[in-house]
Amino acid sequence: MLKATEKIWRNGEFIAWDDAKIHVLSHVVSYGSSVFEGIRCYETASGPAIFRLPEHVRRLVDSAKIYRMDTFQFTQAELETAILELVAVNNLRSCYIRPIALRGYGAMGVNGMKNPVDVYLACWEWGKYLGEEAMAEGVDVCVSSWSRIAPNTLPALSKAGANYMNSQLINMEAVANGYAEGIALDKSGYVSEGAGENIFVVRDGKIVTPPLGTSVLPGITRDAVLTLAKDLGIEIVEQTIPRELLYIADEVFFSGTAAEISPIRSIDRITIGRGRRGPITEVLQKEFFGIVNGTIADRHGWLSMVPVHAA
Ligand code: PPE
Repeated sequence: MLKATEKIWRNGEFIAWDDAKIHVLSHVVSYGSSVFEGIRCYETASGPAIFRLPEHVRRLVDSAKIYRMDTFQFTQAELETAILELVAVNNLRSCYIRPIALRGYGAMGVNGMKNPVDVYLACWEWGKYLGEEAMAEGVDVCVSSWSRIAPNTLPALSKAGANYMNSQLINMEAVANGYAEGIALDKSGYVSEGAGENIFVVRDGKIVTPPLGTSVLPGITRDAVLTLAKDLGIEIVEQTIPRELLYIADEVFFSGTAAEISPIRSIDRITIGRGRRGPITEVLQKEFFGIVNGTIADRHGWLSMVPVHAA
């Protein structure tokens, strides 16, 4: 269960956790009009460090723009500062941060352009998304009977709340059938992504991941994996992936803020590689966790240090 922290930021002010409530007739409740982010803050020897804060805030602003919701009065820089303060005022060493912009209370009806856009920033402690053991052993997943949101229906480059109705169908079906997660195919039948993760396939030492345009979220961890693989001299390409390549892969893994880098050991009950985390997944995990935990130099400037409050 969610463990409350002290404060949530709403439209420029810190309010008590329990006061961060919305009216049932807020536009977002009927029509799904929200965009959001998920960001992790890691504990390092020099204090809490937020992973790729500017990239996450930029994606929030982009998500809002796609839905004509970028009418809130906060700039990229103000949101970044507020997020750093949020972690500081809640006195957390590590946490998950959830910025949300939503169409609030006012008019009723689909359009929503007359409703206020309210911005909230919240954070809480969140452990391993797919379980602690999964990080070394891998998870059992399936290909979903649900397709991923199709182009020109719900835009995949916007991290909108409404997209997660599709993700819920994918994940609930997978869990009901005894899997940890579901992988969705795009409208053409090519591999897209997990319900809440991007996906990578390794074969013969080369990594492939579905390109933007196959209904994937432009994952910030995905981008980190692309960068780290290149750093490590591992060949990595963005390429359309036929479903069956999953089954004959040497390794498959997920990436995401919540999921971090999580190996997959079986898909549709077909064993992937040796049925546990493979060597390329492991070396990428080592590099990723080394950087976020502050034990490997932050050579790409991915960490924003949270100021320690004097008060
Ligand atoms: N695809 C989807 C559909 C997705 O939701 C996420 C993040 C990703 C890819 C990976 O993106 P990024 O976090 O930028 O690397 N999913 C978030 C939601 C998790 C949740 O259950 O809520 C996350 O990982 O924070």
